[in-house]
Amino acid sequence: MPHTDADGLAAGAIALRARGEGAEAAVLLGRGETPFAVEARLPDGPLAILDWGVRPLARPAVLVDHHAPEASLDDALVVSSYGESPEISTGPLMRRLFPDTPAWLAAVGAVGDLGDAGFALPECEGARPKTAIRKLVSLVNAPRRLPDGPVRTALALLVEHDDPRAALADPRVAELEEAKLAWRAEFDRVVRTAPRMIGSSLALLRFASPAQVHPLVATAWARRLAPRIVMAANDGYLAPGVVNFAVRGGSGDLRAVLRAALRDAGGEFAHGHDRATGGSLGVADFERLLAAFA
Ligand SMILES: [Mn+2]
Repeated sequence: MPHTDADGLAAGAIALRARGEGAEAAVLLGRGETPFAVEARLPDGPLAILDWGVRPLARPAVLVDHHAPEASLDDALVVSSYGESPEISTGPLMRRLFPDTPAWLAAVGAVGDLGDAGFALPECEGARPKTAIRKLVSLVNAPRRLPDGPVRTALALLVEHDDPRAALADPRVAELEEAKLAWRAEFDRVVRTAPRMIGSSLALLRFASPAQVHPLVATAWARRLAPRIVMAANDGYLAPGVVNFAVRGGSGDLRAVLRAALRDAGGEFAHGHDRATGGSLGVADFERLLAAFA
């Protein structure tokens, strides 16, 4: 059960290769789903949960991850690189566990999460050609950002090819290119949203898009609106009446800032990284969150 960004899919591809299985054997969760939700539709038996974070889970599992652990698990084996310096994302961490993995596959995960710094990790040493790896990262990252995007196709390319150039030459890349273009069009549309100041510390960009554009919109504005916290809120992403939002910029632990602003929020709220977090809330709770900054 890999997360569906480039790091998660690279980690999933490493596991599937080690098991001699194809992309069809992976459990790919849909938008708004996590392995930790009580209502999650999960298969029976032990799970390998890759790049999803470490949160309370009441079933046997192996978790491989690099986010700050939010629970210690009794029934699970947890392999975490959290706290290592330099940061090791899940793809390269998986290569530590499966050293026969080609370096370029670990690099797809590392570059997906860490940018070009990922190439410098020992687990990615010798990963070439860098240009092809960067291109592959941007392509396999695109499908999860669209409703019903071709995530499994992206995973298949990583499982089935032994070289990044061969993966890019696969005709199924056209599906990923199409996803990337569709996503880009949505991003270009909503990134022009005018920010609204909430109190002195928060800048809000609020829009509606079916695409997962809000994290990159928040990142795009964070520098320009410094030192404010930037929140990009998407009313069109999950369901009517649910606001999905990404938080970047500001300073310190943004998860702590959110939790202090809305103490009783549960579910998908203030997880992720200290400098990159967000969540989803019903509109009424979201308005309460904003009011705490006003
Ligand atoms: Mn990751």
